[in-house]
Amino acid sequence: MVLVLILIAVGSVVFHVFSPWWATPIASNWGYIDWTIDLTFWITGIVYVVVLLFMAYCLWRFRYREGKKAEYDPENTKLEWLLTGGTTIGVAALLIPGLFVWSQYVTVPEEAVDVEVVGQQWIWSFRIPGADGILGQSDARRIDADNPFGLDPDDPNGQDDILIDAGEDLHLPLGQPVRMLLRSIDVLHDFYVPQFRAKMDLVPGMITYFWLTPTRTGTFDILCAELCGVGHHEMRGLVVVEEEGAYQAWLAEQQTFAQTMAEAGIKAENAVKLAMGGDETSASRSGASQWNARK
Ligand SMILES: [Cu+2]
Repeated sequence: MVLVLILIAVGSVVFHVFSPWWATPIASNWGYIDWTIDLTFWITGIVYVVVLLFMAYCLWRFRYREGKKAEYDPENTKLEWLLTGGTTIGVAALLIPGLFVWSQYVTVPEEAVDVEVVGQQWIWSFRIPGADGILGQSDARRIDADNPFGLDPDDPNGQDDILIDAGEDLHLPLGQPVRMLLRSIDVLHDFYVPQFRAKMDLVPGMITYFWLTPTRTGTFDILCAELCGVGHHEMRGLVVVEEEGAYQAWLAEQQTFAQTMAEAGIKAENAVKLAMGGDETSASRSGASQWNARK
């Protein structure tokens, strides 16, 4: 048994060192998050090895011997202080760095630009403010086939918003801080790009956010990290980090909200002519309370 415990301790360390499962190379400014995870590994790893070796030592040192009797020691103030103090320092060391990193994670720098991430079962879509830098107001109640983002057609800020439909890749310019505004239109999702070391829940009815600066070019997977239904595993996307020039060229090819609504309007007109129906958009426009993507 002593040998088994020692082998488990040594084996775990050796497996960790030679494991093929290391983090992907980082692609954002969040080296702090890696640092915090490393610290957690060191603290929990050392405690794990020490506890195993201590158990092995006790098994051997206090093994059965003829005539030996165990000592009864229910109150040992010194030992209790030592264990309580040690545990307190260990737990504090695990938690405190995370609080510092978190405060930076949600403190968005002035120069950050907004990008909206919209999650729904089981697709990602994105919205980028146009030249005005402001995202127009949105409301889940306005969502329909022609307006999948639920934008307010009367809000001037929304007209130039660039819509990246489901299935298309999100592009981000290298070195530009971005504030990711996360919006879900059905259930809980979680936006996660492993190379960015950044993730956050999308919560229906509210807008959550964090920020990051992409630090190298490349194409990275977007995963949903919240079990969000039977299609959860298919909820994937791609984010392309590229140089400013390539980014601007891509941006110029994208459609604005005004353009998509104009197209939908032509389609609707044709449909009305065919069916002699009423105005199908007026009901969805009226009375809906609004919440703003900008805080
Ligand atoms: Cu999801």
